[in-house]
Amino acid sequence: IVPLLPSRWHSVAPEFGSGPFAISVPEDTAVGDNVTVLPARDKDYGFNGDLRYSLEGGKGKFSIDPKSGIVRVAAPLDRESDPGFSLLVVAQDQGQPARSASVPLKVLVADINDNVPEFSRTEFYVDVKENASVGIVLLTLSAADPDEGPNGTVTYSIRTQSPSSTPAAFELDSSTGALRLALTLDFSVAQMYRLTVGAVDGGVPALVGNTTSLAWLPTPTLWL
Ligand SMILES: [Ca+2]
Ligand SMILES: [Ca+2]
Ligand SMILES: [Ca+2]
Repeated sequence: IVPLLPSRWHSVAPEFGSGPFAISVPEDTAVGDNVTVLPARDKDYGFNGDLRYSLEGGKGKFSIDPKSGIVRVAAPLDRESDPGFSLLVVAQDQGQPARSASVPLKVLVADINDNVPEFSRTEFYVDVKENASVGIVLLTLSAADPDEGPNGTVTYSIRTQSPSSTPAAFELDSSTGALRLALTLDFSVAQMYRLTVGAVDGGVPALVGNTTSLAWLPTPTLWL
């Protein structure tokens, strides 16, 4: 004979222990990887103590195993579009009526250096008059990097100058991207300079974006 437990025996709801809980997950965590587990306890026996877990919130990025309560990544994460999620982990017993408990779970998505600094254009052109003064800002280059902190901090440098000169004909402010004339130009020496400019972020390993800048000296007017 299986004794039927009177409903008054179903006395306790599941318990999660002390929350809320917060965890940090790198944005490159693979789909299917475990994130955390928040096991609940239920002191009842049988159906009244048999828990099923479910998850609320998280925009479909996380799933929970109904039996073990293991939270997993269900879709690729991207800190740049969603830096954090507020989830609710629910544990429900199988009693009649069912009793449940829930606990907030904050998931912070930790940054990975997954964006290369990107210039708004692949080529920039600038006209420079032959008599332009040394030190004048010809162009301010800017590369966007949406990563966080050093991963998104961009440093600029001139990688190549063609034709070359000593000293270099241009200098680039490594933090502002301001490209300055560093030499008095001479049309008879060069009519055009081609620079390759690099933008390096501060991540480890660092990611490098490139662009080309053409400094063009218009033909001087000949007065006859
Ligand atoms: Ca990302
Ligand atoms: Ca970056
Ligand atoms: Ca990132």
